[in-house]
Parts: sequence; structure tokens; C-alpha cells
Amino acid sequence: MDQKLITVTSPLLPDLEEFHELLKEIWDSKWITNNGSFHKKLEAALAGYLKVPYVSLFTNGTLPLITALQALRITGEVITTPYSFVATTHALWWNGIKPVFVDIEPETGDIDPNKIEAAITPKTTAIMPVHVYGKPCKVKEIQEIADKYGLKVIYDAAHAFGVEVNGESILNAGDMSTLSFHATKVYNTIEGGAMIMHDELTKRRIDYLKNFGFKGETEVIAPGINSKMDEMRSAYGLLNLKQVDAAIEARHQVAIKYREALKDVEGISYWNDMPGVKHNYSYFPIFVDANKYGMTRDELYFKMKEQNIFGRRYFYPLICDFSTYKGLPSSTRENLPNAYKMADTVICLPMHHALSKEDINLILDCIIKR
Ligand code: T4K
Repeated sequence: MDQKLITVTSPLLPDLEEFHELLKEIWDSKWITNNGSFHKKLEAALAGYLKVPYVSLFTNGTLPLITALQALRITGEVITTPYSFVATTHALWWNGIKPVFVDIEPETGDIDPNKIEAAITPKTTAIMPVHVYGKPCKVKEIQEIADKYGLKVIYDAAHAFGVEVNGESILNAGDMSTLSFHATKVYNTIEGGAMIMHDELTKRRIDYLKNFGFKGETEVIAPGINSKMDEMRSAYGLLNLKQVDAAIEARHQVAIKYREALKDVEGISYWNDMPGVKHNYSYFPIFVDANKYGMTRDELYFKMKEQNIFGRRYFYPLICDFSTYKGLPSSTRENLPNAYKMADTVICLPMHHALSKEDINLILDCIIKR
């Protein structure tokens, strides 16, 4: 028999019978997309769950980034991080905006606010930070810089579903935040995403923009796009919302086990929970110090693969190392030493709600027994 694969994540799936019942309702109604009743219900339920005033659903987590940049009329240069998934800067590229990469903090993986001011030029119009792995950025410091220079702030919060700092949602920071509900995320709608905004007028404008710009039947207010979530995925999302707290708690328990077992392993480090933060345990990155551990990150990564343990090197290579971005002036090792170091040493261990005790032990044995 083939040995089971232990993958970096596994999707949270709703109960099939319950989903079938909702599908039957959708079939009966014959309303399958374009702001249907499940779409409306999910937007309201998510606003409540996430403690945010307005949610606009999208068809994935990339289109709300692209749409936010359009809606805020961002142009020129945007300051961002190289330590993310490519979608972050692809959204800039699709809008004809030049990304300017700023280094990250070694203790969070997020953009370092102390290095932002030096990267601002007369062409800078916005900052686009990422709460990478769901670790909250220093939003107060970032906002102070944005206010000083008159810049907009759009958070790529793809990893930060449900993350709170001192009881407040991290999604309320900045001008807008965007979420991804991709299958690989803590909370998924198969493919899907959302934008979080602070006022009703912006919510209305975004809802027009994600529907080609249509306001009513005959008026188009702007050249919008089509990025609406359909009724099937909205219904699926409503069911998954009921079980996401349990899934996050299961992930938390995995993190506790990893930390306990790895705490004395020379050359392997990881992050602990941050004070005052409600984490979502979306990823569990470890960092390999080859000199102390006696094996490089890649040696460990491939050894794990041989044992059918598929961690991932998120986020290696850095975005600035992909051919589209490599030639940019900010894409250098000298400018981004912390980001390069993290990308060269990280492995995200398997982390999801359905990891068994046996899976966890296999993963830990593979790391501990060199
Ligand atoms: N901003 C940030 C910071 C992001 O991280 C992302 C997406 C976005 C924006 C854009 O959001 P979306 O437009 O994608 O909604 C994955 C995801 O496709 C991507 O959503 C995610 N970030 C990125 C970090 O990871 P891959 O290429 O690594 O996924 P893949 O297909 O290799 O899957 C990883 C593992 O998950 C598989 O080995 C097994 C498991 N899996 C995956 C799928 C799709 C399953 O068990 N079932 C599945 O259906 O990109």
C-alpha cells in the first residue's frame, strides 16, 4: 500500500449532507450568482465573525487586491514586502504600479516600519504590507508614516482570518484589507476572498467595481471587473464558518505540540505567540540554522519529502527574485538582508485541523532524529 502523504495543509470541508441540503435550496431557487441570498448571508455572517463593519466577497484573494488599488486610484510606486506570495506584487503589476521592496523584521516576517520612510519617493502613493503567516504587522507605526506622507495603506491580510490584537480585528487597520479564502487557508470557500472596508460608501463602490462597475441596470460608474462569489461557494462558506473556531483550536494544539518537542533542538527555531494577539495558526514556520543543526534547510526539506512529509518553503524564492521583479532597484540582497535570510532558512511544517498524533510524531521524529 502507498504510504500516506502528509501535506502542508488540508482543506476544511463542510459536512457533505448539510452542503447538499443548501445546494438543493439553490437549485430550487434557480438563483446561482450575482448577489444572491447566500452571498448576502455570508457577507453579514463574516462581518459579525470577523468584527469588521463591512465585507465584500470576491471570487479569490487576488482580485480584491487589484480592485482595492483601482478603487483608491493608486499609481506610481507602492512600498511592499518581498516576503509574501507573488499575488501581492502581481496585483501592483496588473495596475501598472512599481513595487518598492522594503526589508522585513526578523521577529515577525512582516515589513519593518523603521525602513519604510527611506524608501518613500515623490512617486510613492501607498504602502501594501502583508500580515505574513497571520502575524500582525506594526499597524500603528505604519499608519503614522502613511499619515505623515499622505499615503494609503492596503493590507494583504490573506493569512490573517480572525486575527485580533487586544480584542480588535487586525482587519480594521489601514484603508482596506483583503482576505483569501483559498482551499489552503484556515477558512476556505474553495476559491474565494473578501475585502474589508470601513464605510458604507466604499462598500457600495467596491460592490459596483466587482460587478463590471454596474450601478443598476443601465449605469456603469467605472471600468469594473467581474469578481463576484457565486451562491454555491457562499453556501459552502456559511457551513465552514460554523466549524472554523474548532479548526483553529485544533491548529493551536498542533502548534503547542511542535513547540514543546522542538524547544531543545539545537539549530531549529520558531516563533511563540505574541502577547495580546489572538492567532489563527495558519502556518507553522521553522527556521534552520545549518551550522548548529548540522544540516541545511534544503537537506532537511528533501529528507522530509523522502518520508512523504510535504512541508513547504513559503516564501522561497522571495518575490523580488522572480524574473518580473528581479531587475528592480530595491530587489537586492543588500537592501533585503532579513528577507533573504528568512527565505533561505524557512520550512513551513504541515499545519491543519486534521493532523493526527501519528502524523505529528512522524514529522517531529524526522526533524529531531538527525
Ligand atoms: N496574498 C497572499 C499573502 C497569499 O498567500 C495569497 C495566496 C494571495 C494573496 C492570493 O490569494 P488567492 O488568489 O490564492 O485566493 C497556495 C495557494 O494557492 C494560495 O492561495 C496561497 N496564497 C499560497 C501561499 O499557497 P500553492 O501553489 O502552494 O498550493 P498547492 O496547490 O501546492 O497546495 C498546497 C498543499 O495543500 C498541497 O500540497 C495539498 C494541499 N491541498 C491543496 C489544494 C489546492 C489540498 O489538500 N487540497 C487542495 O484542494 O499555493
